[in-house]
Amino acid sequence: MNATLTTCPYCGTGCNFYLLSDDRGRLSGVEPAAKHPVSRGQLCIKGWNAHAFVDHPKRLKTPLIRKNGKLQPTDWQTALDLLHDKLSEIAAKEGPDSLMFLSSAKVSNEENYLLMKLARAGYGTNNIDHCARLCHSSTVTGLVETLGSGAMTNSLSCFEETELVFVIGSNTTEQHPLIGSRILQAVQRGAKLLVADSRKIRLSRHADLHLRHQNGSDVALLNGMMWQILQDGLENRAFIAQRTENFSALQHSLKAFTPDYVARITGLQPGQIIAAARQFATSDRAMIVYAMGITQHSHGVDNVRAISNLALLTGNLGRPGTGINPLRGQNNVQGACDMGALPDVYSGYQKVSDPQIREKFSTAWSVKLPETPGRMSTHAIEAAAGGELHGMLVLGENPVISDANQALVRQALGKLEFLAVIDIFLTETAQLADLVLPAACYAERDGTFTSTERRVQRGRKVIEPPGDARADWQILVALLHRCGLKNDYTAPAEIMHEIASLTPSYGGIDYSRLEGDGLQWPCPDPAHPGSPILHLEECARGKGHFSPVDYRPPGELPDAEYPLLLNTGRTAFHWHTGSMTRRSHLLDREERHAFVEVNPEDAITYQISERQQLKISSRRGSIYAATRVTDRVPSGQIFIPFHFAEAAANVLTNNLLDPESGIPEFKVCAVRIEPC
Ligand SMILES: Nc1nc2c(c(=O)[nH]1)N[C@H]1C(S)=C(S)[C@@H](COP(=O)(O)OP(=O)(O)OC[C@H]3O[C@@H](n4cnc5c(=O)[nH]c(N)nc54)[C@H](O)[C@@H]3O)O[C@H]1N2
Ligand SMILES: Nc1nc2c(c(=O)[nH]1)N[C@H]1C(S)=C(S)[C@@H](COP(=O)(O)OP(=O)(O)OC[C@H]3O[C@@H](n4cnc5c(=O)[nH]c(N)nc54)[C@H](O)[C@@H]3O)O[C@H]1N2
Ligand code: SF4
Ligand SMILES: [Mo]
Repeated sequence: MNATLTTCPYCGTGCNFYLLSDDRGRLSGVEPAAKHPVSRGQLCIKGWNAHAFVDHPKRLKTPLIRKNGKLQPTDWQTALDLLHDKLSEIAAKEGPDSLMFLSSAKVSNEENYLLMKLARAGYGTNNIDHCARLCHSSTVTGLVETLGSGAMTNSLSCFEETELVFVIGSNTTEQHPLIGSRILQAVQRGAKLLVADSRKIRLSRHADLHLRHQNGSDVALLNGMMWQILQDGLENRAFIAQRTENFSALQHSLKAFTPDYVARITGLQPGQIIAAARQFATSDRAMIVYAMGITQHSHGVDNVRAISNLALLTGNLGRPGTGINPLRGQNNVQGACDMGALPDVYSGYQKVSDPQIREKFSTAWSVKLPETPGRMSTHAIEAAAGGELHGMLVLGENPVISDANQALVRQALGKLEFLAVIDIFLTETAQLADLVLPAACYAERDGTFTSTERRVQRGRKVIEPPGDARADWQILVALLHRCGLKNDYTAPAEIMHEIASLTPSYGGIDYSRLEGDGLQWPCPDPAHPGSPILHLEECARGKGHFSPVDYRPPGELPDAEYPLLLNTGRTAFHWHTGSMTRRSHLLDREERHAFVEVNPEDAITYQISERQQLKISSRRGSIYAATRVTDRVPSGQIFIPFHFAEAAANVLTNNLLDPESGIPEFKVCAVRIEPC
């Protein structure tokens, strides 16, 4: 039996564990890593089962090419030639910007870097993006504006030093279980816990105060808390004076947000808003923790600005036990952003529109680079539906199930002249492709992954990939070769040398330094120890900028025709589109069927019983799922996880986008239900 230390392939917490393999080269299980600073000998249920999907019989084993309407096996040479020829042909005929590249938060930093290089230097377009668009794009836009960096400001170890944790729009115990347990440990130690979430999540049972405000009303809630803090004189005047700018604009903008006004918008009692404000502002060290309940709105960036304003107003930044802590979702979504799998930046958030930066990359890669920022993934779907986009390469994403408004996504992908997908399974998106390439999974290749606390860690190859499947980086190197670009990398560590040479925040990252606990960026040079906390003496942009925001309601609220609010999200056992967890037998056994949470009062109104099939409809489509009658959801709201393709929540969701970040309004749309 061999035990190899590696990074968990699921969430951004960044746990490490040992993958156990036998001498025949097969995985047999997972063992926790006692000494690891994040997981500390523990794992959640997905971590314990992370080996289970790897040898599933449905793993893709050969390239597939569409012939006579059917996907049929082919060899790598034919597949790679076709992929390159088609992308080049479309770029020549329709222009490079008629191509779109989707990268992946499931693949390594090195692979994200290679795909962004390929899109820009190989095919001449900045049209590259990935699932951060659906996730924390609002965070990146909002926090870059207010602080100068979109990353989590503090570290997970800070939960040991904090006096108060304010969890707003994060179901932490289910979605980041090992962070959830740190929060619970903080509570046991005596820290206060505030939870703002319309659902009764597990953390709310342990909260000093649970604010069940209306989905989409966070700006009002946060502005109301800040109004009260100013009213009581509890703002941190020294911090505001020394470290921030634009305070008077903030003061002015809060005038209307009295407790009574905010109570009317949020559905809370005025006293709850006052209590939340006082508890938060009287704690010397408070951590704000947030996730998709904040970002996935047509005003997601405004929500993030409001959070940033609250932290700056109370001086909760740049010290242990404080900070603005957006929990990154996928195991490498932080890394995919860091590597520039985004339409407007190269690696390290260096802007493509900056001539000096462009020159630097152009010189390093020996090729002229496109100047205008590319399309966001959500805009690309709209462009494809409108016939403006002709070719797409999807690496490790499943937009048919994960993007908002499935009918639009299917229409968009159907219109493409050429769609290629690189995945480990034949996903719903791959089933529509003209070409499918089989990838190695996390256990079958080396690479680095960057966790939510900016910790860059090793993923290690344990076994060989199945059949003819290849590591993503090898597939991308073959395409770089066909584009005439540097392609003599023999291992991911060599790709990291190139990344470090071009990316200031990763300047000191080298495989030789990642053997222990990894390194937290910024790590600018080989002697730098890494940075557990950002914005220490000053913010990345200099002064922390107050960005006042006004309340805007969600785009589609319940009405007479569609009287209920649909909230979508996740469960503890399944991962997104289910491609991996629904192929892990223990996880599948725990949660096999799609379900919809309905409040007991609504169950009476609609005469629905437990487990009854419901037809759920929005303006965009209908699905069927079994009822769970539960007071987890408030009356007037239903909740559906988006894991189940046969009852896909995204058939219903609204593709209305935040105008700045391009994120869809996944957390609010109007639906109706009918028993059947
Ligand atoms: N088991 C599991 N873990 C996961 C994932 C998974 O698929 N499965 N996915 C990973 C990824 S990529 C991500 S991004 C994270 C997501 O992690 P989370 O954001 O924690 O998960 P969600 O279920 O999307 O939503 C969190 C909470 O937001 C609340 N909410 C909805 N609307 C609002 C609102 O308007 N305001 C407020 N304050 N709250 C609201 C919901 O009721 C829900 O409880 O999880 C990661 N971890
Ligand atoms: N309604 C609703 N929709 C949502 C959300 C929501 O809260 N509500 N949340 C959104 C969020 S936050 C996110 S992050 C997105 C996630 O959306 P996606 O990223 O599209 O979802 P995943 O299922 O994680 O897709 C990852 C794909 O990568 C494949 N894969 C795994 N490992 C590898 C590998 O090593 N190489 C390759 N090539 N492929 C691999 C998997 O099989 C899977 O098909 O969903 C979004 N959609
Ligand atoms: S908390 Fe996240 S990283 Fe840790 S074991 Fe669970 S899924 Fe993996
Ligand atoms: Mo996410």
